[in-house]
Amino acid sequence: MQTAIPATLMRGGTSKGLYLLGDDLPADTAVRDRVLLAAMGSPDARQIDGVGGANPLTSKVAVVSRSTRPDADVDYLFLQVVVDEARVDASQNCGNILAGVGPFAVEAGLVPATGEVTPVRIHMLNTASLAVARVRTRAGRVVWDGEARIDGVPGTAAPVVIDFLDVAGSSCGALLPTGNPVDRIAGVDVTMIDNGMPVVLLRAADLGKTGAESPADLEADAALKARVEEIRLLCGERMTLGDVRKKTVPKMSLVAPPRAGGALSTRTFIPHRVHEAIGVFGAVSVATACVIPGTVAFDMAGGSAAAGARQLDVEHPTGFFTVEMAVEADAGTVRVARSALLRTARRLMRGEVEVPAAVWEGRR
Ligand code: NQM
Repeated sequence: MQTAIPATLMRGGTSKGLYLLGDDLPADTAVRDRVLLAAMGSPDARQIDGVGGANPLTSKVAVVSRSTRPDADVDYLFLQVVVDEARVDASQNCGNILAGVGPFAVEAGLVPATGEVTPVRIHMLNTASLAVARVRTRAGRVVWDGEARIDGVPGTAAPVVIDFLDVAGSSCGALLPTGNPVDRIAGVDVTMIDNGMPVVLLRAADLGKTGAESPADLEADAALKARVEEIRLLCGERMTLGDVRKKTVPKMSLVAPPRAGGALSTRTFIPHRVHEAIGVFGAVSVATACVIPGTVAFDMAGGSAAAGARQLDVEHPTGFFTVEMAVEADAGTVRVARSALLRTARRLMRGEVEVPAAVWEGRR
């Protein structure tokens, strides 16, 4: 016997995952996690017995519910289903999967479509912060096709413009969790920052790299991976995240001078595989480091802490990630009051995902 659970498979930005309604899942977290592992096919490097795509970027889940907050329409819980371990991680948010939450919520009837653009206010449960996604709609339905292009995704689709207001320190309690723009950890200068995602920035050159290597080349370098992980574990403690051996944060971003006209170049460990692009909140955190004097990124990115509307193009292995920011400077302290970015999303399939009844017998 199998249990069928209503589910939608969507691309959100440069990631892909299952979108589920909270009411369709078991209330008990441990049972829920077993259901998601079975649905995605984890643990297994190929996720052959599930719908996961055998990569962290395609082994993601969004659980969406009507919001409990008066200033939000829906609650979004992001869950990273670890590919080759029986583990579901709620310790990080995901801005790429977030891009699909607005369209999913409208199509699920959680948010009524209003004219040509429907704003969906999303309470991101992982970080207790808010995003507003502007979803293109027509005649009460989501419009999927359009002219927006994002690097890392072929073709074009309808734009989903997302605004963030209150993501600084969302996991670590402060934008700069150690209070410093730069710290020396295990003999290397690092910037620990959290503007929506805990990220450690390191100069690629300090690790003997140019920053132009392909993700596959970086993943094949066992000595580099061990060094990055050594630094990550130390930074995790310093960033108030505790023992991060079993957590997917902080992300480790190797930064280098720009090569293609952007602000700087990045290669990001997420944290053990290397991202083919860069995460959304990962990019927001890196872009924020670029405007704060003293960080390892500041000089590399042109050395400007100018206040006002700023646009930063973060280079990554498959192109650029553009972050728009409202930068405020007050008595030497730089603050990013708002950030915005463009994503696209597409529903790929809807139906039911089936898990063995031995894992969960369903709602009875
Ligand atoms: O940083 C990958 C992704 C992400 C997360 C990761 C993300 C974000 O590309 O907001 O989008 O860093 O684990 O989906």
